[in-house]
Amino acid sequence: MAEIGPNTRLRTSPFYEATVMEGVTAFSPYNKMLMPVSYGDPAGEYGRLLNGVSLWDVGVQRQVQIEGPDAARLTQILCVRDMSNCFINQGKYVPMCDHQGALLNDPVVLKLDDNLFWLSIADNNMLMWARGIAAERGFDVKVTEPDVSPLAVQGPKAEDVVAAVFGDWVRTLKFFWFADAQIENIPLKIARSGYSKQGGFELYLCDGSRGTDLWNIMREAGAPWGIGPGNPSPVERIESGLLSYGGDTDNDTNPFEVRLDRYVNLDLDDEVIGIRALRRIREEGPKRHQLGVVLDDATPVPGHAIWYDVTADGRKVGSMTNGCWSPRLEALIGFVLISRDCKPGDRVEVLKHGTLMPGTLRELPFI
Ligand code: THG
Repeated sequence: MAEIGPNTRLRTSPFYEATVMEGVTAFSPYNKMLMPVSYGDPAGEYGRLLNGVSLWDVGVQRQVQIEGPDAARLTQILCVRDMSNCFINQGKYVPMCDHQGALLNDPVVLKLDDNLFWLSIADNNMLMWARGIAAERGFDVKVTEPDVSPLAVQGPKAEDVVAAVFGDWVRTLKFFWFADAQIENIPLKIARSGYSKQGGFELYLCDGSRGTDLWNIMREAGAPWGIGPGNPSPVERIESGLLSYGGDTDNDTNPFEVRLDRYVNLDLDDEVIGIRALRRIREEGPKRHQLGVVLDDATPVPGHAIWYDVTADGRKVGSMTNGCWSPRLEALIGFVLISRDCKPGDRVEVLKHGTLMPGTLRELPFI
């Protein structure tokens, strides 16, 4: 099999060596980095996330650091969610839009200090965007990519493992809040967060030379709970209704189309990028919405599928953006981005490699 050579345009994370030692079998590019996406045992990896604890190299969730006298103002201008009620040491899930209201990213925004923020981004170049906006508006800020790489510990046993390493105080952390911590002189921040609905933490490693050390510490401490390697699970996140920016969105998707309404504050100041467009879209009514589809055919297939056309009465009405076999629902399920004319309960067909697969629309999340 051909190899992809990591280079300065396709970087590795500080946990790369550890994941290779764990037997990683596949990577996917994300934020110009390699993200592990399989260790060759999908059932075991899914089972650990649902019933035990799983360790994920999510160093690709890069931080865009905004620092300086205008940091809070720039952060707000980049985000269509009200950040004025965000406390120091709190994070928030935030849509970022362009001037047309199209979604550019959906980071977790961490407020480290009144003049210091991290945007923990999905796959798009928000460093360039933030620098461009800061310069155009003449802001007094420094926008950088710090040496920070998240390691996720996810699953129902994650809290026991993280508490075993860092102490019982971690059990008191509220969702999306974070705190400074240290283990064997490795500086990090611990947040209760992560891209699953199974609970857990993210350890923001703040020294890229210590990735293998941190991985091994968590691996050893987690052994009694059967910890093992994993990655953000496409199956669990589809079942749970979590959005994948870039996976479920195209260049024109706005937050209202993909169920992010409750993270948008339309009464923010006009200077917030995209807010005027979003007010107009809200008034006119978005043209598409995101629903689930359950196919009639209940034959398990491995992996997951992307961007199939969806038709109703022979007419294209949208796309199935992501789909998979759900072990918990024992059904083939997917997300569709589809015309507002289509409603839950409607019958549609998913066009898979020339075959029309009938199914029924439903509300999200599935579970
Ligand atoms: N953690 C961190 N950075 C990230 C992600 C992460 N950057 C990229 C990507 N994931 C950003 N996208 C998401 C999507 C969903 C959530 C977090 C990041 C999430 N959503 C919850 C939900 O939808 O139920 C809770 C949101 C809320 O209500 O506040 O957790 O995972 N560091």
